[in-house]
Amino acid sequence: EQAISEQPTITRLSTNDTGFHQRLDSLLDWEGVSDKAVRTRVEEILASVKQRGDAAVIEATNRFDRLAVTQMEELQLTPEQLKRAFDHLPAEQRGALSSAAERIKRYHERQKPDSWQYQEADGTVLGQKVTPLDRAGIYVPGGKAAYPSSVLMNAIPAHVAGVREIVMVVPTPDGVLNELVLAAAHLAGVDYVFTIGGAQAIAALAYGTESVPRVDKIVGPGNIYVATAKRAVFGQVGIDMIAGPSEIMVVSDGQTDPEWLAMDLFSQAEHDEDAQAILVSWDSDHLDAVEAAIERLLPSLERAEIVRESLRKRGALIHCQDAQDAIAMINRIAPEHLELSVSEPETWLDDIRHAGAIFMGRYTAEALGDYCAGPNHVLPTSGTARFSSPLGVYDFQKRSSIIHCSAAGASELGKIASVLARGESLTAHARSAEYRIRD
Ligand code: HSO
Ligand code: ZN
Repeated sequence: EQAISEQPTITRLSTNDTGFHQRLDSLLDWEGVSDKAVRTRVEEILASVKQRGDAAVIEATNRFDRLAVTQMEELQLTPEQLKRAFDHLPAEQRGALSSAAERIKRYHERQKPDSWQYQEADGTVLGQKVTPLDRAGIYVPGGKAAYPSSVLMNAIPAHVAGVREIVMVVPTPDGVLNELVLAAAHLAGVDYVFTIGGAQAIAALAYGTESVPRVDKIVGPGNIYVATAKRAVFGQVGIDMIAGPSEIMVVSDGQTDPEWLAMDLFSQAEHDEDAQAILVSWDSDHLDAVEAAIERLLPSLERAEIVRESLRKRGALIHCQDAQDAIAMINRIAPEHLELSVSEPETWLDDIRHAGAIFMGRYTAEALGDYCAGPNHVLPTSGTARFSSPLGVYDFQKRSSIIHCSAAGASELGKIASVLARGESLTAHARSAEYRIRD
């Protein structure tokens, strides 16, 4: 008889396998689009908040978060309440949160771009002026996915950018408040907090209500309703991105402790069942050792069930041929997080084209970046590192171009513009330019 083979904890692949590329594609595939039913419900909520403001937000909040409030004031926290949450934290947490906030701030200060101008020979001045947004909205998920670290990562760049008002929304299902989230909001300089969530919170931020100030851009992760609502209001307000599940790709040269690597993979897998953890190495004995470490350590995890499911569905230990082959995999996957667990990670950097954040060397666990190294942990997922960047100060600013013509400059430009305008049959443009031509 045949033994019934149990399903392995994690998929093993080799870049040499026939059909490797299809296998990899199906592991990477993640469909983030919402179905028609979700879109319809979200559209109803958006329309009702647009029409009826606070009343609609209160109704939806009572319904979805099982509350019984009658006034919007009951869904708002004051800066004093945030400060109190911070002051009441155990000293250890207060210290850690403050150190993280300081480091994140220091890093993001470096991203501040300067406005610039230059003068041409004829005296015309051209330039670019950078201006922060007036108001930013930050969505913070409620319940178990409420991460104080994400409050810091979203709000601090906005604050550093010079945003005038930061409005945070965070649902409190059954009235449960997360004190660490409030404390983080205090540290990060959040101005308003509303305890609302879901599509109704996105609508309130996008359209404004009697109580919720309308914002210019909404950032922050959320469930499928939040993501669908953000997509729907995009255009009326800016949005950051539609984030997929967290991912980590580790490349190991075989010299890192297999238990360290197993735990690094778990650290992202524990986010949710759809999270992705991939390890690549050209040392197959090492891959065996990491697989054994996974089996050994997995049962000890608090979130073992989530991790097991994530590794089973989307995890992989991949044997590649050499470092070049590993680099090809990196650029193909464009991972959100890349750990280079190798001896000379600097020598790899030039060849890496697509990755949200690069963790260099054996000591740099992704978890350190998730909380406190300084760079942002809001990163492009699902291969979007091909064209997008970590959340940063630049996401909370916009640029205006500056043109200041001298008389001589206007005359020269007038000649060029006139010809081009007549070519487009736009004669008012042409005559407007021609007025400025000196003979
Ligand atoms: N790895 C997550 C961020 C996070 N981790 C928050 C822990 N808390 C997405 O990059
Ligand atoms: Zn994480």
